[in-house]
Amino acid sequence: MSGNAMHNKASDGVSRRRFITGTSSILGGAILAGHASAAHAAPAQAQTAPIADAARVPALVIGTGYGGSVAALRLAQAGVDVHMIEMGMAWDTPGPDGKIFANTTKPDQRSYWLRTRTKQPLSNFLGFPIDKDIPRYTGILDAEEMGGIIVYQGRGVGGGSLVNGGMAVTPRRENFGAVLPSVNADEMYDVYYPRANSGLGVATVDPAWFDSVDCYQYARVGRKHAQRSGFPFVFVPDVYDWDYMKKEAAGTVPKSALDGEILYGNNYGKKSLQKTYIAQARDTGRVTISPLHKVTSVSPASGGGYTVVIDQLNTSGDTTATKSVTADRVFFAAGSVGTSKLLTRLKATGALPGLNGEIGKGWGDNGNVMCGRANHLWDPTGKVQSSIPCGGIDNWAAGGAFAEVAPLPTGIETYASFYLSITKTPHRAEFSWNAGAGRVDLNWQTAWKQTSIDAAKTIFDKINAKEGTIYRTDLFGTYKIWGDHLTYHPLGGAVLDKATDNYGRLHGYSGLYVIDGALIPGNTSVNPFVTITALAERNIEKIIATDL
Ligand code: FAE
Repeated sequence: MSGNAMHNKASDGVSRRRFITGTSSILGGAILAGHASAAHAAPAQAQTAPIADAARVPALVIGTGYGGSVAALRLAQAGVDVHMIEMGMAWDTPGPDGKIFANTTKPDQRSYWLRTRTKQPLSNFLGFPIDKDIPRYTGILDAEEMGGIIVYQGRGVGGGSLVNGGMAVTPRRENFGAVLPSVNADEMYDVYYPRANSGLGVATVDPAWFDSVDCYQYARVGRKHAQRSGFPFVFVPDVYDWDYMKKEAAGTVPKSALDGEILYGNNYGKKSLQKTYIAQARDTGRVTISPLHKVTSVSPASGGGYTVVIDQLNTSGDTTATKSVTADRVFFAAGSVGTSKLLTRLKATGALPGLNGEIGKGWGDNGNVMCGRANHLWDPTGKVQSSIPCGGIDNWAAGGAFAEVAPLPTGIETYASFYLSITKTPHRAEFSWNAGAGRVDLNWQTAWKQTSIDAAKTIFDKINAKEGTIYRTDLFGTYKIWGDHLTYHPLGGAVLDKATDNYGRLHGYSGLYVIDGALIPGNTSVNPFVTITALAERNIEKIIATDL
């Protein structure tokens, strides 16, 4: 990180306790009521002063994921006070089990955003459904069902960084032209990708350790099978603290990756945005966050700037107050789906009628498709599996697929190899306003996943033929090979250089910006968050230099 313009005001009396506001309601929530012992008391940043009604702020950021965190940090370092509005919780307070986050194998109310039943990406095991009832709560993982695709997203301070696998992949340079055609690749690879990787704390597993530990047996089996079929196996960098994982394996620290934590948060070793960009933003003393606050409207204010309407939520998801604040500048960083839904509705309902016709277009699923393979009994994948993937099979150039060798951390030997493939997909959906139903729809077609399945098959049909193995059919239903009902990687909906100019400034309104995954037109050839972060670094640098 450059850090040279850092304005650290923490020392001049702006306490960290002011940083995250509005979280006290968490302590009153169903799960935590009466259980927060002194040992589990909230960390210092929890506070009780959410953004005030009628406040005026220089910069308001909607969402606290990658795009929002980069914007907040860099604006603050340039001397601008920033307020971040986050619909999810702060995730800074342990539950009754002493941990902030729930384990993947034991989902509870912390696990899902306002659902009464879990919606696990792997819905079945040995053919049996594994979802279960949970209390409705503002939990961490949203399984949002839109037009026949389930879009998984993180909810809370840190956005997707709270729930993701931390795989931090820079696309191969030769593929970049197709990812962001209007962006100068030299600048990205010389300046902004390195800046993003450094800010995120990206590192690669120690290969010698990888070769020696039980918890990556599944990945070594994945490598062996890939290489025997002639596919390159590549180590994939991650934001997990690899030294911490070594200590987990040695049994000297509390476990998170080696205890199967991933989808519902990671209690120890993962460097989520809370520990990187947001921690740095906090240290400037210029950034405040209101969790459990949801932006519902943005429109031009009569005296200049924008009126932003915000619902304050309780942990049941009910609105407990509605506030109207004024912001000189507004950064849409609500994630691809959140930003696209907001902009589509605001354009259609007259709040921002001057947005152009590209709003809502160019949305894609990054070609995500999952599958498992059944190995022979002499090829076990291991009882203890690190939940952090560290390798992939690269067949992008020949077959349009990049497959992560993913864990199946069940605690028992499954003899299964499991993969999440990112594939080249031509299909793009569009968000539109459904006035009758009062909601935004997405015209995704379930049949569009076939091209992704075909691309993934270029890898796994060949491996199965070589190994004499078959696909697992018990992970996504009673006889279903492909996990083709979901995406972890929503991208697009307010595409760079179309809905916005080439730096994310929304056409039609000065002072409104998009700075998240909505800018990227549907496909990144690899996992997306490093590209989202690098693009945000590029755009905010230009915006600070020319607009402020
Ligand atoms: P995002 O991180 O989604 O942040 C948006 C934030 O805005 C969220 O915190 C929302 O709660 C909040 N929000 C939405 N609407 C509103 C509103 N109206 N008012 C206030 N707040 C709002 O956006 N990517 C990788 O590169 N590597 C991986 O290993 C990886 N694994 C993944 C695993 C899972 C299970 C999931 C779900 C995703 C994974 N991803 C991975 C994708 C990655 O997390 C995602 O691309 C980024 O988080 C998107 O970043 P954005 O800044 O666009």
